[in-house]
Amino acid sequence: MSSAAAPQLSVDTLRHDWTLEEVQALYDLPFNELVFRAAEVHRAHFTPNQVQVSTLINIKTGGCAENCGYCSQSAHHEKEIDIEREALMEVETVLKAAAEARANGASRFCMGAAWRKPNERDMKKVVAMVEGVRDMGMETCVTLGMLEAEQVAQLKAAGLDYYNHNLDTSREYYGNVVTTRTFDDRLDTLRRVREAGINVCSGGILGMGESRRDRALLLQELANMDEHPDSVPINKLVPVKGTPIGDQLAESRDIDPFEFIRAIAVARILMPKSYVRLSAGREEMSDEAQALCFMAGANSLFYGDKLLTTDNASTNRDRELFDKLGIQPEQVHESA
Ligand code: SAM
Ligand code: DTB
Ligand code: SF4
Repeated sequence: MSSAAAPQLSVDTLRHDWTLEEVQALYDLPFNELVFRAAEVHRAHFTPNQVQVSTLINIKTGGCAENCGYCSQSAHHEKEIDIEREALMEVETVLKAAAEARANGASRFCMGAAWRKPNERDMKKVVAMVEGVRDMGMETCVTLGMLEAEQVAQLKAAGLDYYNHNLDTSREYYGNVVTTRTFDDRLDTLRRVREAGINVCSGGILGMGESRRDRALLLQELANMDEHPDSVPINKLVPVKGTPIGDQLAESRDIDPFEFIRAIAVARILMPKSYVRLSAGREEMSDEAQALCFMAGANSLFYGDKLLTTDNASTNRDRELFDKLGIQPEQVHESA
């Protein structure tokens, strides 16, 4: 527990100079106090009971050159994992899936690719996908790995709304998770995306064996960016058999649900105007834990039976949960 007192904040506080002690002191508040404060901040900036809904598609599967220890798609541990490499999808296939997602109520379509960084030929197809999805009146998001300035410019010209690029964990813990790139590589891409005027989607994964201090450091890093990420995905590790971190977790304990909810609440307080996304890991989460996440300020989620390579909470279960809690999905744009 940290000994510093939690900062007294107005709900409108928008800061970029959080100290680690302040973040830790928020984390250490009594649970109900923390959730109450986060809910106050949430209500000051968003329509309560409204959740932004994104649907994911994996446009290129497996064979990735990076060695992220949690990931089913890394070539470094693919011999241990039951997953087939697949080439970049055809544009029409992706647009068909986007139309389905739209019909099911998603307002944003997020396209993910298992790349360290895209090449020129890939970029042409991705640009066509972004333009096509955009023309349907949906918001677009892609996550393609590291980007050069020229590639960022191409995506901006295509009308891309969001780029997802997660920091994943604290700078200190980063080397335990991936060694083929650095924390600063990640920050460089995020900076390029921000400078080009594309909305930033950046968050992390909890439950990889990191400490509460690491979680506080991750949230501090995100909150102290010159501009807060517009969207902050908080993933709970989906332990994939055959990945170094997934296998470790099978031998230890999963992250405590209250610890996860605390992270959502702290993210909400530090970044009052950002969408905080309750991301991977909902399949294993109880309805009650998810309800507490919404109360603590989560206002976005991935909707659809699949995430990238693993199962998501089913759409039927989500519809029932929304009904039980009186949650409304944010509306799809009318301009299709
Ligand atoms: N290759 C690109 C990259 O890493 O930026 C894009 C795709 S990558 C799969 C997108 C994000 O998914 C990762 O940054 C990570 O935060 C998240 N992710 C991947 N595997 C996960 C898992 N098993 N559990 C939770 N989150 C995961
Ligand atoms: C994010 O933060 N989470 C999503 C999305 N951005 C790309 C991915 C979750 C992946 C979960 C593991 C899988 O399905 O392979
Ligand atoms: Fe590759 Fe992304 Fe998976 Fe890392 S998280 S191995 S970069 S697909």
